Amino acid sequence: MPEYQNIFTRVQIHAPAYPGVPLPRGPYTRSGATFVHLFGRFGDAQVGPIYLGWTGLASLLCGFIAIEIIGLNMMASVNWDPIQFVRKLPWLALEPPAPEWGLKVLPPLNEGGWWLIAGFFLTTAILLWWVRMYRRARALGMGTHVAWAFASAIFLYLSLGFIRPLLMGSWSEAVPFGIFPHLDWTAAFSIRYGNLFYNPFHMLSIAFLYGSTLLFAMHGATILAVSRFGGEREIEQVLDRGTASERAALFWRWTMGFNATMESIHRWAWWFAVLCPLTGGIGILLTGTAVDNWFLWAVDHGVAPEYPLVTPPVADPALGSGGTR
Ligand code: 07D
Ligand code: 07D
Repeated sequence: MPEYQNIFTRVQIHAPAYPGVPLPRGPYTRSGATFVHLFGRFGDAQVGPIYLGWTGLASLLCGFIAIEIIGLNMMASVNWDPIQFVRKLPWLALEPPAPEWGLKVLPPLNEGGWWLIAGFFLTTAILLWWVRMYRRARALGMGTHVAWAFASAIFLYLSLGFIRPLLMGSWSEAVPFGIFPHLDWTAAFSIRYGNLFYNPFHMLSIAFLYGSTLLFAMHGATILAVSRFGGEREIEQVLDRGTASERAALFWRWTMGFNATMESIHRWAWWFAVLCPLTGGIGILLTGTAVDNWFLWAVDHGVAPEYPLVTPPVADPALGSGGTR
């Protein structure tokens, strides 16, 4: 007998498109839906109806403008040579203004002005996408958990590219646009501020990042392991006592003495994921504002050992007349 399994689907749904649950304010979309066989192998074969709305449209437009500005600046940096553009793409960058421009709203376009304009459009696109997510959830009578989780990622993004540069008084503190250049920035940032490993909020962020993958693996594996008892079919789990979820719960009580519940496992997952960029953003906002050197901070707070001085100390030229730890 054929079974219905996602990713390894053997059955393809061929039915009239499902418009979704009836909503108090009537149908939201007029566009139709189609079926794609390949999608049916990985999940739901039905594609659409898509709700774009004005926030969606405006978001896509702003995202397009941002990518266009970044791409054309990168293109200019290789003398408008399309071959070199493709070859060197991972190394190309659009850099923020240099330190001498401070927080000037529009420095010359080629000296960071384009970076500011692209950043403005990218941020607008992301914020509009957030509004769209929030409003679509409300229209369906759902909770807004997805939007708030996304807000946590947006908080880290804004900390890195907007809030911290404001606090530091210079756009030059922000991240460049570019694939490897943003990695170079990340490494340089860590070195400049005395090794981010000693930032306790970086530690927390890593714990939540690793914890998220662990929880995801445990939850995904548990549900797959009881799918033979209908574990992945929500209604049966709730109604049929003594089947899938009871086995899953008992499995974890057997192996580690404690189990999450069918509801709480999703709260665990949500909080771990949300706390990763949230704690990370706090760590970024403290760097260079409250703490100049995380290694020295760690020595002061008994986290790192004080090494004996074997060479005379050299003043960090970047700290000027001396900084705080
Ligand atoms: C799988 C969902 C899909 C998303 C994808 C990313 C773009 C960028 C480039 C316009 C998991 C789409 C990428 C739209 C296009 C241009 C120039 C999400 C999935 C597939 N990073 N980072 C990557 C971003 C920061 C760091 C990859 C964005 C911080 C390290 C990709 C941001 C720091 C490594 C990327 C951002 C940092 C990466 C894969 C914003 C500290 C890697 C991302 C808006 C947090 C990895 C070459 C991925 C890599 C990587 C995008 C911010 C560190 C290009 C959009 C400044 C150490 N980052 N990143 O799969 O391979 O995410 O880099 O804040 O090793 Mg990054
Ligand atoms: C980037 C949130 C913004 C993204 C948004 C998405 C689009 C694209 C795409 C349509 C990821 C917008 C999307 C525009 C649309 C399509 C397709 C979330 C983002 C809004 N670190 N480190 C972290 C580790 C070191 C450094 C976090 C590990 C070194 C800096 C994480 C190691 C140095 C920063 C983490 C390690 C260093 C971080 C990020 C190991 C480099 C940050 C969490 C094993 C030499 C960031 C407090 C996250 C942070 C961060 C992990 C090492 C530097 C947990 C595992 C010591 C500067 N590091 N790191 O969710 O928050 O990112 O720090 O060595 O800023 Mg680190």
